[in-house]
Amino acid sequence: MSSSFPSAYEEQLQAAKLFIEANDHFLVVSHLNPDGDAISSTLAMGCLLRCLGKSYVTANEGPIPDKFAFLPECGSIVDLSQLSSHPDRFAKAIAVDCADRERIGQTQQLFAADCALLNIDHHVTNTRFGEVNVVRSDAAATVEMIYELARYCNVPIDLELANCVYTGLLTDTGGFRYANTTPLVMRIAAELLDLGVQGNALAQQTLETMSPAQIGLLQRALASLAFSADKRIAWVAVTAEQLAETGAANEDTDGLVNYARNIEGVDVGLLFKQKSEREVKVSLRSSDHADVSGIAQAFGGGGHARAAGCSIYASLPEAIEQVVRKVGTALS
Ligand SMILES: [Mn+2]
Repeated sequence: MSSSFPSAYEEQLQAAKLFIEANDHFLVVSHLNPDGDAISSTLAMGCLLRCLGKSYVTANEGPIPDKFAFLPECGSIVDLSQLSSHPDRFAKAIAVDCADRERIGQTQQLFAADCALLNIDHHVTNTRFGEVNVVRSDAAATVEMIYELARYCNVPIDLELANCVYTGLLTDTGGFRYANTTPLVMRIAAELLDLGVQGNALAQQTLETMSPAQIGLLQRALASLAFSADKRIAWVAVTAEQLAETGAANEDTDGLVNYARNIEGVDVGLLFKQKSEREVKVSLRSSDHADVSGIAQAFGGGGHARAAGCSIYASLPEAIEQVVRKVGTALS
């Protein structure tokens, strides 16, 4: 296929195609605590492999958030935490939406010792940890690249694949609002709508609907809202106790950080989520002025320029102090 892809990227797609064609019985994995793009990319890769006559198993470290259960084949993603017996090890694996190998988490237990990896991802901090790497950091979502790979492999885009791609684009662009919403994203989305995707229903299902735990957490998080002296940094925090008392699932904190980031005059919004006495997960979101991926990386995390994350092994007040100071330095 002669294409409109830049040649370096087309070479990566070609290498991925060869990797798939030359092998069989793949394990498809994504990052722990999977988001919409991770799940959609996993399922979309499954569609692609099935269409190419390949066998595969999809897996993730833990449970898939309930709100994505509507996606076809979602129920077949193996939840590693629920496996009692030792399953077969895989010699070929495809990692989607993982910036580095560590993000795959415990699912790596399913890799054979000499497992060859195809790494497909859009994070700017991607470490090229695969034998074959398809990395395009200006893709809005990993699922956008899987769509391109499907096109490159002449895989027809059926409604199942179309729903996966649309869901990943929708969730990673915050409903086609973030800066990663390129003309290409909108062209792909338009094509998917033409194929019969119900965009409004998918938006309602994945972006609008809130669980009772989610709204309970929002109530508590907003009560914690605080600012730096210059008001350019805002943050919210939820304690381990609050997470327990609201019965929150991991994904129920999604979006909380945006309340801090969206405040007029704020350049960086932060969410501090206390996992235990000595561990705090931090989400960083920026407007135009700061590259938060660099800040997250300084704490051993990673992500994108406008959205990143890291873990701090300290008490909640100490974590807040450390990260706010670092962000303050980056902004000055
Ligand atoms: Mn993504």
